[in-house]
Amino acid sequence: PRVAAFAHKVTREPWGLDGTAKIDIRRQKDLADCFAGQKDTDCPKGDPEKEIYKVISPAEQEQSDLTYAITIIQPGKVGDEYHMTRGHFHKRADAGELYFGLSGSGVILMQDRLGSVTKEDIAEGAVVYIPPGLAHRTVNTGQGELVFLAAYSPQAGHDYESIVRRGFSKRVVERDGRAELVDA
Ligand code: S6P
Ligand code: ZN
Repeated sequence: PRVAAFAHKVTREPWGLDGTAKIDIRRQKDLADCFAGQKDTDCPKGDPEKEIYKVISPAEQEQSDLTYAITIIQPGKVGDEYHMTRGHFHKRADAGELYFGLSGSGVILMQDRLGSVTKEDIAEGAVVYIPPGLAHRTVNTGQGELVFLAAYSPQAGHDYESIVRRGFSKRVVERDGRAELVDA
């Protein structure tokens, strides 16, 4: 075969990967353009250094047709908005993705190029398919960490710029103690 087989072990508490892994931490200050009101410097919300989520991936999988990453989103909110990932389209229009819920609970927002949003629940034991062509953002609405494994093609590519430009048209916020989807 062109690429070698691999087998890794996912460890819990803390979540991680045995062997060589890459860890990318996203803090509140890295997501300043994502949460509502964050750009308003007169009205800072909370701690800019707060970790919102991290992504753990195997060090070298670029040659394979499939790879994966584990995302751990901390519980909590910025203002009334639940912690979430930045969100992206895949650059390749034919590249979908599978998410496997490992712990916790939340929702995945999926948005098409016209700004229309649908959502799927994600929780421990859930398998969610994200079709090609939809931007996706994961939101932790639970009490504990939301952990999921994403399986995708390393050739998919990430388009973050489109999301920076127009954002998601829906937000997940707390209203009367419950998670609600509202217009952005
Ligand atoms: C990759 C997959 C996930 C995300 C991760 C972080 O295609 O969808 O591994 O990269 O959940 O989200 P984001 O939007 O910061 O890449
Ligand atoms: Zn993706």
